[in-house]
This record gives sequence, C-alpha cells and structure tokens, in this order.
Amino acid sequence: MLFRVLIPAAALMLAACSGPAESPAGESVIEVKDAFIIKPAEGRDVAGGGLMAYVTGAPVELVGASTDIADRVELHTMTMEDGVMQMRQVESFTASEGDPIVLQRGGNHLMLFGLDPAMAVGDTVDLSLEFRDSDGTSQTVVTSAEVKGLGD
Ligand SMILES: [Cu+2]
Repeated sequence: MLFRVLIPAAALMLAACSGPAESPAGESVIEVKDAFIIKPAEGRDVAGGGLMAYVTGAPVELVGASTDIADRVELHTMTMEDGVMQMRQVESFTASEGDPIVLQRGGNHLMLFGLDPAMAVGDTVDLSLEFRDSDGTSQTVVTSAEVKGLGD
C-alpha cells in the first residue's frame, strides 16, 4: 500500500523538475494542452485553432503564436453583436492560476492565415506560443497541435 502511494509522488517530483520550471521566467510555469488547428474547406487558406493554457505561479499573457504551416497567426475574440458573430483581433489573452486561457471553436480562438494546403486531418504540427509575464519576461512554449476536420 505504502509502495503504491510513493510511486506517483516520485513521478510528480520528476515531472516538476524536468518541466518548464527551469525557464528564465521562473515564477510562472505554463502548461499548454489540447492544441488544434482546423483544416479549412478546399480552396481556403484561413482557419481557426484552439488550445488550453494553464499557469502555475504568476499570471502570464499569451502575446503571439506561430507555426511553419501558416504565414501568420492572430489572437481573436468572438462575440455576438446584434445576432451576428463578430471576430476581433486582440493583443493578448491572460492566464492566471485556476483561470486558464481557453481558445476554442465559437469562442476566443487562434486565427491562422496563409495555411499550407498540404496539411491533412490527423497531422500534428508544432505550434510556438509566446507568453509574457508582468516583468516583460518572455517564455516560448512549443506545443503539438492536431489538425482536425471542419466537423470534428
Ligand atoms: Cu477569427
């Protein structure tokens, strides 16, 4: 019984020591999960994407994103105005402890322009995310984003 309790604790400590905690920003540990990019309809090269970004420690802002398969990645909000969905580019999204950045279909999202038409559903691509803390210290997190179909 004791043995079974000790193993996960040791694994947790290892994970904490080898993770992004060693980055220069130090106080903020960022974890990005579930990143995805939607493959646009045939002939179009603009698509949305999403992710979850959790932070432990001081709040951070997501200030930019890039990937090899798109010319440009913007941060967009989506709101309903007079019954019409409106998208707006914003400079950043903030994550604080217990309040992650949630980018998803139908809400705040990533918008990718000039997408490589060769991308295929099921591919995984590197997505590079730039975060900044209140001191202005940057931290780049590279995550793996899954290419999903329009209806997935
Ligand atoms: Cu958008």
